Amino acid sequence: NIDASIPVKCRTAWAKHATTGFTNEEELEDRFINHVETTLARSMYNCDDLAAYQALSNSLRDKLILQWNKTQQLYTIKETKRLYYLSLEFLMGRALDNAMINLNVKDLCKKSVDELGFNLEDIIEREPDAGLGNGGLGRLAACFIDSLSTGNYPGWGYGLRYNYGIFSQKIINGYQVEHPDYWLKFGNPWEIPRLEIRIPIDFYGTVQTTIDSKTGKSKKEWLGGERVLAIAYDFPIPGFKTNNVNNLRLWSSQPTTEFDFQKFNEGDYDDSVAQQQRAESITAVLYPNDNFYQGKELRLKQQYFWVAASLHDIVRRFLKTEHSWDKFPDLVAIQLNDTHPTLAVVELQRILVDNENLEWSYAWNIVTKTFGYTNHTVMQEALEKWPVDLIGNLLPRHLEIIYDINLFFLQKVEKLFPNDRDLLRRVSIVEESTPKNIRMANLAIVGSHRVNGVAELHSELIKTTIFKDFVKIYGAEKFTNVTNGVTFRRWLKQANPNLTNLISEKLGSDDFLTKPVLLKKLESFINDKEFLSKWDEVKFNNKVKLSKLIKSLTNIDVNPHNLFDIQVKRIHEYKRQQMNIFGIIWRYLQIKATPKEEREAKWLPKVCIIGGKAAPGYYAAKKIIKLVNSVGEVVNNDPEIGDLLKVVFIPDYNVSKAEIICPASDISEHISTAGTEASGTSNMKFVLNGGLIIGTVDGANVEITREIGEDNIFLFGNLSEDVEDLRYDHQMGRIEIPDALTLVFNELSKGTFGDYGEYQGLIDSTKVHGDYYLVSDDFESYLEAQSTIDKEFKDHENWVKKGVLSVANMGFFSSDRCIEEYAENIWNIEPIIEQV
Ligand code: B1H
Ligand code: IMP
Repeated sequence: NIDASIPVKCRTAWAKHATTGFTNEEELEDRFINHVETTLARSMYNCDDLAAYQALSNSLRDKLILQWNKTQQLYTIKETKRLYYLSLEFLMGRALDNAMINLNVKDLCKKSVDELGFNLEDIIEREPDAGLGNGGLGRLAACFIDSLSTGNYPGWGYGLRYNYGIFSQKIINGYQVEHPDYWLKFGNPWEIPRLEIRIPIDFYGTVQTTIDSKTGKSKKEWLGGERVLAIAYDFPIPGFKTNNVNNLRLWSSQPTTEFDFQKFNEGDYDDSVAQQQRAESITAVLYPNDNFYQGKELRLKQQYFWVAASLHDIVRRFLKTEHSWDKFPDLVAIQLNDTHPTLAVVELQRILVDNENLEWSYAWNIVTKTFGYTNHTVMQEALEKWPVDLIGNLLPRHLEIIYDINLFFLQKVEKLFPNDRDLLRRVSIVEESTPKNIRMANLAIVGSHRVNGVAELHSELIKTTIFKDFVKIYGAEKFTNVTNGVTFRRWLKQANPNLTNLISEKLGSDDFLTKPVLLKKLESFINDKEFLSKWDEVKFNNKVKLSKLIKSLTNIDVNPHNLFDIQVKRIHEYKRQQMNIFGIIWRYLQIKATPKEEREAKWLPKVCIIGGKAAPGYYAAKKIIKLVNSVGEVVNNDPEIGDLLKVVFIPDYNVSKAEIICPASDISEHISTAGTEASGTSNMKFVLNGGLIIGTVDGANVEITREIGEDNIFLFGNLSEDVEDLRYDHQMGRIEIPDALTLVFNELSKGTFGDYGEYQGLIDSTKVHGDYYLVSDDFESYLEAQSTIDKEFKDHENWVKKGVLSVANMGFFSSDRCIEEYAENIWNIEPIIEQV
């Protein structure tokens, strides 16, 4: 039932002149030059690396678009059930290298651009990162859409096309300084503007009640007060070794063309211009908070704008099938990536009840069958609670619907558990505080048929802590786990081509990139000395590459022969970079206290690398950055220390830097307070690249340990079940600072690393303010684990073996496995394979 808009007699002409993508070097070079000369209006004489990047990207884009069209037509014809992944963040990084790899044309591209006088690596470097996310949550969404395409699943992503992604971080005098990230500056060859897809989105206004003259029933209608347009931009997502190309549709806000002429003519220019600007500001910038709820009206506007546009599109596509509404959940699954898109639940109910005139409970049944909700955090400060007044003003009809959803839900709870007013108060979607709030997590749970956490420990924790009342109400079956994963195409093949080649040589193919259980075979080479030494050489070369990056960014020389200890992630007290730097200070003091002639024998030379962004308003996190830089300043310039210890802060950590950093670790640190890191995904990336980890029993570290074996990971610290008691003790004033930590605090107070006043807050939060993150409790066992690492690293062959054994057992952490689990247990969708 593909549209027949072209008359039959003309179709031969269309078929005859149909475009094809390039298939060999000749054709690619043709296309490349065509793009340079026409698309870019340049020539051989002024084609620089940037133009070459744009021309090559456009050539690949042509190929992608053709496959995109075929894929989407196939989905339409087959009327297959589709999954829509709603995420406010897609941390995509660069697209060119990934497209070449997934389309299996990288060698071909290399030869072609070489022939035309360019170096492929330099061309790749010209692409800005698409940084439309904060950290793990956004990168997870990016890995998931890669796996959806690779697994031939009909799945689209829906998000926002921010003009400014996550800020770029500069370090000035040791402090973080934020710079805007205008990533679209040179245009973006990877997006297809669909300027004809313009969806009106309303805000504010009033609710009108009318009485239907026939039925006598009252009917609600929302009359919006301010209108903006959502414009679609499509980003083709190629799968690996498949022709399947899915879509990431990002919305951009624009003013309506109905410029307020009346105001304009009355001379109220300012106001009519302000209204235009208000519209454009909606998708101007990504909120740069990780694991933190800020509660700004503009953020709520972003959420509704995105959710309303996406649902409009989803519903339109469903209506094309001409099926009745009860079929909606058989053709549509929508996944809520955290609570950020929870208004989608309310919007769909509004569409069904107000616009489509369906009966409330009939509509509600459709809604709850459609949605699934993924929780990503138990951190109180990250849970979204929107003030009732804010929602009521911006979305008056939606607030009424939320109240009705809550009423019916509470009635159900009351029936199940009569007279338990406290239970009703706890599970209510409305928090009866001043001011009153809407608890988005409660709304998401009530509006979904399945709720999942992102690692086993985390999924257990949500059932026993923040959502335990809901388990009582709905039963444990509603709550499930899907442990996170990462795409092996980007995080192994693209980031670490040499390791990928070595493994492919040994296993006879690169099939492990889509069938990661095959990695298991690596175990049989564990005594193959030549293999081990090649493995070690790959790691060394990756460390050399990182050393060069460090030199270029910080001017610090690091020795790639020494142990690289890396902690890169958003800066957050719960992730405990402060504990890392305290440990580094301790090590520095111990080295200094060792007689000079014994130092080399006693201390393993080590390069400590820390990187990550602090949310601009997060004072403590910014102080941690400053402290790392100040310690680096002292340690790196201490002539007594030399290569024994280096401390490096890598500025502006992002996806493309992660691709260089992850393959270069000997040890990486994943040391959150037990029970705080929902999963973590960089832990997986580092181990997948043959690095070992030091970590707490938290998030996915638990499952990594299970898969790779306890001997291959350095665990330390208190367990999550003990955290509550320890915190209670601390609040009661029972807090013991271990000697090693006292030593560090004293040195800081002497001013060795600059003005003590700068860091007093960091120290006091452990020493006097209840040590919420349990630094004092875990510090000694952290140092012990570090000392075990020092010993084990010296037995180098054994160390390399641990790396090989770990990689052999990392198959479970492929995001392909995650997508299979979601598809089967939550979405009920199946792969679509084109029939040849
Ligand atoms: C994660 C967030 C997050 N959890 C709010 N929660 C945000 C919350 O802008 N906001 O308001 C932004 C991000 N991010 C992370 O998700 C977890 O901390 C990681 O442990 C987890 O691996 C990742 C993916 O599941
Ligand atoms: P949508 O699903 O209507 O948003 O369409 C997405 C894309 O799928 C379109 O741009 C087409 O490439 C393809 N497609 C969807 N429906 C049809 C159809 O009826 N005929 C041909 N192509 C279609």
